[in-house]
Amino acid sequence: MVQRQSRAVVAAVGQASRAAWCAVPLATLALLLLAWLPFPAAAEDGYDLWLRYRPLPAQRAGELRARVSQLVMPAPSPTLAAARDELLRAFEGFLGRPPAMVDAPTSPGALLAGTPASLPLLRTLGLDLAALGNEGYAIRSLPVQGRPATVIAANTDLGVLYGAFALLRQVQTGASLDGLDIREAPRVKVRVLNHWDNLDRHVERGYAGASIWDWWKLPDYADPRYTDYARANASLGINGAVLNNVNANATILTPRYLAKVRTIAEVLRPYGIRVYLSARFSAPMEIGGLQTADPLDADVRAWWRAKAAEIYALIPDFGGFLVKANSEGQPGPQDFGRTHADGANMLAEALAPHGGIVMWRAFVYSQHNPDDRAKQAWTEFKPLDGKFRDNVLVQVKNGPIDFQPREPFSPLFGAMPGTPLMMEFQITKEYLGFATHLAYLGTLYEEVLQADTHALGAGSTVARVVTGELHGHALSGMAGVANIGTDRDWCGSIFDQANWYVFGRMAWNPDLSARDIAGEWVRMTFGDDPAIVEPVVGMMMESREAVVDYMTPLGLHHLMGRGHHYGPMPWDAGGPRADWTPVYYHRADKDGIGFDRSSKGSNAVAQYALPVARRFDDLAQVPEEYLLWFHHLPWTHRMRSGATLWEELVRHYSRGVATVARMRETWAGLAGRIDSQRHHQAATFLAIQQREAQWWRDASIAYWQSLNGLPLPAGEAAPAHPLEYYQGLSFPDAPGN
Ligand code: GCW
Repeated sequence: MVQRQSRAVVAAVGQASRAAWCAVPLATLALLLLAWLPFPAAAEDGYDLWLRYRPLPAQRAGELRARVSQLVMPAPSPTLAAARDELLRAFEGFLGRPPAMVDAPTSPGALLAGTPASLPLLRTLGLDLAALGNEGYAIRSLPVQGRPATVIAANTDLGVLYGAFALLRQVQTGASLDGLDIREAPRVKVRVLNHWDNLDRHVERGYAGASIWDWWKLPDYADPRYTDYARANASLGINGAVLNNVNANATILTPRYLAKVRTIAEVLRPYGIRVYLSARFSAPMEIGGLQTADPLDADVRAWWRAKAAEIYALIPDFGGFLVKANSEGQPGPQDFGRTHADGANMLAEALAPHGGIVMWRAFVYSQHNPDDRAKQAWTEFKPLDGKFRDNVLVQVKNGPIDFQPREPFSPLFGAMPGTPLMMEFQITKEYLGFATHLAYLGTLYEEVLQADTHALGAGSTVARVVTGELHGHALSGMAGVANIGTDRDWCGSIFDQANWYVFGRMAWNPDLSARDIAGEWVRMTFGDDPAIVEPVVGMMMESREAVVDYMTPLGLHHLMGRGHHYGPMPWDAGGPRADWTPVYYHRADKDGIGFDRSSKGSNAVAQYALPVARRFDDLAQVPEEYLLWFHHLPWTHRMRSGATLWEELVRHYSRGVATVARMRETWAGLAGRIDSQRHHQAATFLAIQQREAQWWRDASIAYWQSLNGLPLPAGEAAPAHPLEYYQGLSFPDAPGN
């Protein structure tokens, strides 16, 4: 961390001067001095994420110094201490030295931060904190004891921490600290990362190295990374972390591992982050010695109650369990003839006395069910609406299949008014090019959250289902499958940091705009030079559509390589399960392409509220971006543009490749404005992306042509290789599988 180095240097200079500094050789002093000077273009490895706190240009530094000359902030709790440390660290970074710590403002430009309890002076200011709840904050510019000041106030220490990060974001994004009047409270209650981290540190669908949880060295040693992880999450308002993979290993629930979990929980606690665990449904048999895991069996219930009590004795603020059951080979209540509600309620009952919750996944489908996979979660869960205990959230993936580059929203949203439904987004890019393709997911999240379910008439957006506002649920949640690993830059690429960032911001407020958040992130990550911000935000905003174009245009889906999910494999008809093969999803032959989910086909459309169902069912109304998701059509089908489906498909592939080429050029033009290390990484990855976008286009077109025998539209280049070439490629080393 450059930041840390300069702090160390300051400390070293301080010590040297207290000792006989004249005895320090001149060369050493010169070196120390050199290291202290800020070099704006110095290489950065991305470790600092968006919390870089680099020195401000002189004029802005002067303005800021006048606004924040003193800090009035008693910190009687670990959370307040964390907030104060962050403010001191940041202002020292921005200004070269931290503000003076004082007990009460003695000059203009004090920053006061606290709760009415930690800083009684706040009680005299007439602030109305009632609506802020337990996590909200207010930031105000106002006179305190007759002098202009800035106040961060909240009802809780955690609210103060969130307010501190919000104030820093103002500075980092170049906003003025004059006339501030900000009041914020999160609209979603449970804002969690789901780590798909195994106990051997392999991360399922992870493209950023190994798991950051170093189980071997725990519980004695807590890697300092855990603290930086907590800071980054708290800066976004993320308040929970599920530490282990949903494809769970029961060992995590043994005393040996719970001691390790406790150490992590202790590091995360001051930052308002609760720890959760993925629970393996058959744990009572695997580690409890029982003969069954039947959720209605008295011994099984007692085992889970005792397990919950054991966990809470170690971790009093433990969040609860996440469960993947009866899905992709995981055990579940159906193994014992019981329903998902029976299973979830048993765990909920065990957690309820301690204030814990169950996040029960609706990602359930079976190869033994002949019905359209896209329909199965709704079919399974809709009848269970209202049957879950009130500390259960049903966690629903954004689309009905599986985190594809584009899916329509899951029909479960809006269909279960009696059950709080939690959103599950994937932050890691399993299906969008891993860490080496630039795909900003803000636009994907926004598209889903702003989709209108029409559950209670127009305006019943998915966002309002997820916040609980639509159906009046107090409990609400949003989960993001983390993209975090041991890579120095945490996420496998600098641009993937933006996906962690945007997930957190949208979990706080699902109505924030993807573009605004991209702007924030770019300013915090690369600085607020408009010559950087504008083009980079532009790249980010078109990046996900480019991926859709070169991978799965016009509603196609699930065309990737088997197992590792790397690269195109639309011809694949093999493997263990038909519902894992691309041919199951595209249904292409010499006459046409697409999955008929209309009323004439699988009738998946009927799972949506009537106005939505009608729109998706009707060829004249269905958005073309979902065309082949809902309809099987002849290659010659006329698109709204007048072109045939085949022509338009090819155009989309080419457009995707062209967009990547343009992104790459834009980025190349920023050389010299962005530090060399991060610039070089993104430039290299964009080159990979361009090559792989071309591969996706060419392999896909070669395959479709082998079926339809159609010529390419005029002006379109032929694939670089024959189909057999693409079919012969293999990738035994692809990561994350
Ligand atoms: O997307 C699929 C992934 C699996 C994952 C599963 C799930 C954790 O390919 O790796 O398993 O979804 O979400 O449960």
